Amino acid sequence: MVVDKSKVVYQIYPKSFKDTTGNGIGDFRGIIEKIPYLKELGVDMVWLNPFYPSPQRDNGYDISDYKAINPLFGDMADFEEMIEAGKEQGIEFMLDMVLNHCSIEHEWFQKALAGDEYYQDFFILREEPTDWVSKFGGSAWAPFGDTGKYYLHLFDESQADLNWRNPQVRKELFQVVNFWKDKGVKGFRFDVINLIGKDEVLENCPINDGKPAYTDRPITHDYLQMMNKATFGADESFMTVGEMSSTTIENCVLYSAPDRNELSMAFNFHHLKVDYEEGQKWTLKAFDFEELKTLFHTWGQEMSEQNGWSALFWNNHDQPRALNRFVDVKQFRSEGATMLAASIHLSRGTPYIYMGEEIGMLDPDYDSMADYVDVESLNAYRILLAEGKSEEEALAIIKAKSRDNTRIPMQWDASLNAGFSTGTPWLKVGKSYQTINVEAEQKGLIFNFYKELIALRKKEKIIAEGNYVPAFVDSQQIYAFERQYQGQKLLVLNNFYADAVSLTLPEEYREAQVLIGNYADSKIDESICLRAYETLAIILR
Ligand code: TEU
Repeated sequence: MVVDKSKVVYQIYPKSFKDTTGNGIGDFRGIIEKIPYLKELGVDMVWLNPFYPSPQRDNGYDISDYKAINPLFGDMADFEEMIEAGKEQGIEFMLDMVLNHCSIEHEWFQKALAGDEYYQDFFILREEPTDWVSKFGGSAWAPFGDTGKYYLHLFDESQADLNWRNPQVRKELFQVVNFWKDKGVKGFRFDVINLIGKDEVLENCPINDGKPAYTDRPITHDYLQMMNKATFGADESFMTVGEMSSTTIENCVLYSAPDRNELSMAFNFHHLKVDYEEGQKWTLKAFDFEELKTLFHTWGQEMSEQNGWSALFWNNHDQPRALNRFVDVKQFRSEGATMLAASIHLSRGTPYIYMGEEIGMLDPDYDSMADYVDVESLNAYRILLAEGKSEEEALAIIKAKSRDNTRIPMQWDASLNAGFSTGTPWLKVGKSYQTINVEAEQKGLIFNFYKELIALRKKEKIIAEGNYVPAFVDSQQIYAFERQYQGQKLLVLNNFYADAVSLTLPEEYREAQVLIGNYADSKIDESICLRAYETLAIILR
């Protein structure tokens, strides 16, 4: 699959984008209403998180019917109108396909539970559970009714893993992909797709909660090639991205290299674990710059040299805001937001913007556990207390790490509920909405900087097509890289701290021109001083 490298994707969490009915939940008509906003920003494609019928135990990632729409968001006619409205304004849609597991309320699981053997083979049932730990805490196995057997659930108990070894399962799932493809969508994001390939015999695995036993298994590549062939593969304009949990560069090259016919690109999460204490999410730690820089350089260079393609991002619906994690937001919110943006939008890969990032939205700063709804956060809170943390300590960790941090309503303006809904939002709005919102930011620095970055990727081939070479690798506060394309060179310098820092510019760049920067008066000189969270990109033509 050859990917159009000039495109930028915008992620919408439908539940929290714009509510037009007053029920407190965002909907398709709200998205239609905001298409002109997306057009103004300049993005090409919108990734929508799941909107299918679901008991919402995991906010829609527990699907009970793959080919229908949860009435909370609208109906099929609204959906089709949204696709049409996007088409008219040059915006395509990418849907979330959750094919590793389905809800236990799905009729396949219900039939299996009722004793239907055909459907029992849709799931991963064993007499003896392995020692694997669920990603949401506790054992990855739950009793399968009163049969004495256990079913595998790598995520919540309500999300049963599907048995991809069964050709009937693959057939059903490929039909799902084609169903939505035929509705006119132009992309898919495949949820935890590197976990679909389970071995025939499942073994205990004491390392890393059992992850090596089911992650990136070789057969996953075969399944992806089968899916590619049976669904989107023939359409060159299609854009597909796999969400890869705990993956490797080697596998991501295989998932995304064009001649492999698997996917267009891969998400990995290593750079968002640099503030985890000993790899554990539910801890508090300042980010490790050295680790971040090294990860970006290794992935950037190796993907570039081996013709792989990455999805680049700082935020999504599973992560607290990067601004809160990497930047002193009290003093330098705008500088930090624009620097983070440049550090990925000028890099090699397809940039993804998570709604609200383009206006510098922050974590909501809730005061109480009662404000959180995410199943993972609620489980983690219980586990933290059981481990002996006080309520205050546990809340502080949830505040910093909860997935609800980015799932809060989009901040459109300073009116009631941030202009998101006239009813009671399903998740409380963030505290900062009166000052941080679209209306205010459209005249501000961050939104316009994103607009410029998106436009530059379309104008300057070196940004979309150039290769990636690490630069200033020994710096303790500058993350820098070079892009090279047909004799041109682009050097991107990012100061990740509030302290100013100087560097000596390589001789050849002294003739370069400023392409973009987040301070107005940057000059190219022998010695360059980068100010707080300054980003500066200079080009040699
Ligand atoms: O997430 C996969 C995944 O492993 C995570 O990013 C996980 O949410 C993270 O470790 C939490 O700290 C995907 C979806 O993006 C997520 O929303 C779903 O809950 C999950 O799959 C299950 O479908």
